[in-house]
Amino acid sequence: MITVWGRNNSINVQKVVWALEETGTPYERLDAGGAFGKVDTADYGALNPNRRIPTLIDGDTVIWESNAVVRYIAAKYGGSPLWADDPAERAKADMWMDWVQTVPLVDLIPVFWQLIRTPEPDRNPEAIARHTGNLKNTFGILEAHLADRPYIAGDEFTMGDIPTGAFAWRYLSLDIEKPTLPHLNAWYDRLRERPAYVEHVCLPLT
Ligand SMILES: N[C@@H](CCC(=O)N[C@@H](CS)C(=O)NCC(=O)O)C(=O)O
Repeated sequence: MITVWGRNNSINVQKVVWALEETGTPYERLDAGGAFGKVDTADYGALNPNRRIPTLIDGDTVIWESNAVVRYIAAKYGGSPLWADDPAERAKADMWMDWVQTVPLVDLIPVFWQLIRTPEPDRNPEAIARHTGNLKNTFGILEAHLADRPYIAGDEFTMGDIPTGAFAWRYLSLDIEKPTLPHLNAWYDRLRERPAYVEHVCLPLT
């Protein structure tokens, strides 16, 4: 049976659990990270030298980096359409998976930490405003992309919807100024029809 190490309020763990649920793959999730510790142990460091969560163990295979884990699950346990066989089709999902890790993430992390994990008197309003402004632009890019397709890679739900959908939940949940996002919201509503998204990703931000 697959083991996933990581606490359930981690966005990166949530992506992996969502992918496992979508593919109907049996797994156990064991708490690690944050207040649960474990990541500082020698055993964990041998599995994941970054001492971060998630880490997935599937027999002799150990994988860290959440998007790499999502790709592994989609390829091995999902298949088409979650993992498209055609490289050009697959790249439509892949590029947005990398985009979310490299473009909005740099602004979403500071806003999330400021608003959710920093006591109000200690917050930095200038930083919140600056990153919120950047997020307006970057989520505007996703909004434009979703104007003429129901899912990230086209007509069907693919692995590309998993990291982007997890980020969308966090962004939409944060009490910050946002642009009007009708297409993104319509896509978000489609994702909410998937029980695993609601159960494992759309959790209160903590
Ligand atoms: N790029 C990595 C980032 C992993 C990461 O930073 N995970 C956070 C939780 S979201 C973590 O391990 N934080 C330390 C902890 O929980 O102890 C991935 O996508 O898996």
